[in-house]
Amino acid sequence: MRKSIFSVHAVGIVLIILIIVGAGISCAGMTSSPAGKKIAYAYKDKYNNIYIMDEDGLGQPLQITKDDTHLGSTEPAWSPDGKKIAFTSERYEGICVIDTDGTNEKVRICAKALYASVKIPSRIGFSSASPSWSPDGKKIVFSSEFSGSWEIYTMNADGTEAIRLTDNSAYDDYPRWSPDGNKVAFVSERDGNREIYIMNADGTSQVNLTNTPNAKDSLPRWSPDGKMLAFVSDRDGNWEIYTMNADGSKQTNITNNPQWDSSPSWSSDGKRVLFYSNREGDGDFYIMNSNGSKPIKITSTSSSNYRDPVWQP
Ligand SMILES: [Ca+2]
Ligand SMILES: [Ca+2]
Ligand SMILES: [Ca+2]
Repeated sequence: MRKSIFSVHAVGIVLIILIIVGAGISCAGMTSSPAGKKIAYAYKDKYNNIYIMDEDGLGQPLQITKDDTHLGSTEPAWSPDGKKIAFTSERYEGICVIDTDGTNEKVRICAKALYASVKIPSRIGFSSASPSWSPDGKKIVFSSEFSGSWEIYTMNADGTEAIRLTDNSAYDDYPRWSPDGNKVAFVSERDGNREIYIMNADGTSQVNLTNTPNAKDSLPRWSPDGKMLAFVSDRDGNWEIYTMNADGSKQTNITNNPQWDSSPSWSSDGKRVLFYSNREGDGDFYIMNSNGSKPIKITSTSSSNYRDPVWQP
């Protein structure tokens, strides 16, 4: 079923390119694409698994996990060198790391590390999620409900030395390490609803950047230069993608579409944002300029089984 989805789409794209070239218009001028980048994402056939596709949506996607548990494998995160992907695994109740060719799946033993470093009696059924690499590739920040409350932790990329950065009974999740390595953006409900927070990478100076008591704000994503954050919010009545400066100023709705827009991911040059939307009925991936202009659909699905798209760094 999946092959046909992409092959039908490929025919359409090839026709569009032929038409554009025939009209004498430069394709490069439309998108200024960093050549050859990939997109990792989760796709649910029977179970969620991690796939990699070309950023133009052409070609056959590569399946790199083979999970057969209920929630499967989701939330892929590229290592800074683009050679590995960390992801959230239900099978292993934690964070796994895999080579991007689909070999060498390694379960990062965050569970054992947490047992050792947090010194909480072992219990069954906790989850860890939402991995994000430090820019030097040596550490991973992630969320876990290990302590009984969702908190943010860092660990070495081999799963050792987990350190808890938040400590409160409220929900803390979706951490993302800043490009300069000094900060972590994350989501917290400590003020009564979901807000984007920022803190130093050692957990100090936790600050609410969004302050919207009547709306949910989530999924912070750093621009590659570290000056801005993309995030999602329902403050305007439905889920939209916003950008703001890293100090919380200039919060701007860049999607402005009545349907569901989510999961922003910056291109490596910071000029474009990849995202998920169901604005045309089915859930598809789109690429727009980082000011929200010129959204272009890159997949053509007949389902809503695609999620968590992330651009190769
Ligand atoms: Ca918490
Ligand atoms: Ca809020
Ligand atoms: Ca929307």
